[in-house]
Amino acid sequence: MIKKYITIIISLLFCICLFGCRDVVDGSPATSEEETGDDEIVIGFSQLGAESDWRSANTESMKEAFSNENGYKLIFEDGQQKQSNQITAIRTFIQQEVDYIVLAPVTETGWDTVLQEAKDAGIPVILVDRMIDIEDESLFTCWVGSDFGLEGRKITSWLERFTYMNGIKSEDIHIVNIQGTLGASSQIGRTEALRSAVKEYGWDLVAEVSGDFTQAKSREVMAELLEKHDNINVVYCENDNEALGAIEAIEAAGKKVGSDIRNGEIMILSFDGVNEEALAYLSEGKITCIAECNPLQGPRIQAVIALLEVSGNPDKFSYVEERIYSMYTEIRQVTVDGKLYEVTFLE
Ligand code: GZL
Ligand code: ZN
Repeated sequence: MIKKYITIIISLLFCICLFGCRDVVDGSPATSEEETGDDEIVIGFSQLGAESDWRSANTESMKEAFSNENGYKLIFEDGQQKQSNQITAIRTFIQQEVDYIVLAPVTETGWDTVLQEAKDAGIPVILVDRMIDIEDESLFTCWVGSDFGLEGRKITSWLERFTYMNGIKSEDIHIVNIQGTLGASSQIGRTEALRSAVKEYGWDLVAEVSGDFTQAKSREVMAELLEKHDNINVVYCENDNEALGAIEAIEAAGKKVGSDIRNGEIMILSFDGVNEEALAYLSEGKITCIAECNPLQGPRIQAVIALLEVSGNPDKFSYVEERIYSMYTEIRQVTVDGKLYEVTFLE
């Protein structure tokens, strides 16, 4: 008889251990009330992938903000750059009856149906980083991210100042755009900014090819561009990982990167300012200018949720502040849409 009791106690202990200390950040199904503790705020976060240093920093910032210590339970799902995975994750969050859904959308279109399901379930959706293109904007509560068009206009204004100060004729700028993931608002905004600058200043836009925000893909497309075109003297990389890939390909082709385009160097312009190697390249002058894209949005999203918790009303759209980095000290500021932006020089 005693033996039987001991077995029951051991298996009970085993169950408590199995379920009681499960770490839900891996996205395993959430649980009923008693396991979450009734005062924890449960967040379902659909992150788009892990394609870049920017993305890893963004994920880190969200995990830090929504830690257990801060009173949250974060259910994290990595979409591996596929919208279908993100839609599945959102449907799982709805079944788990999370308190909030945070979505970092891989591309802009195709969200209407699943966000309607979240709305029907009464779960607020907060967008972070990239934007979505939907009919009914009531399907998301608010968006926190970057003004990608402004980032692009900062870089193109910088390049225009550079050509002016160095007496370089517009038609002698032969620029290629290594674009990000096609359809991502960061790609759309940055590409749009370059296209309008090319039209406005008369630069020669040699080619636009997607590097998908990754180093490997960008190395490949840059090598192909160098095969096809012998006059490229500026490369506009839509994130730092692409800049690293482009630099590898340019140096493998026996060419030099730098700002001295009059003497055959190829100028690298980039976005993010997160990747350590890219920042080192900036201080060495191998990358000439980087428009910062701030990944640390965790605290901003946390503040939005805190406001919603007390039925406050966060701004529908809020942009994070961002700088422009360079080592070319002759250009100390750029003017974009009539506003001055100081250039930050890395020491
Ligand atoms: C920008 C973000 C972009 C980064 C890339 O907010 O969407 O996606 O610039 C990342 O590094 O891959
Ligand atoms: Zn050509």
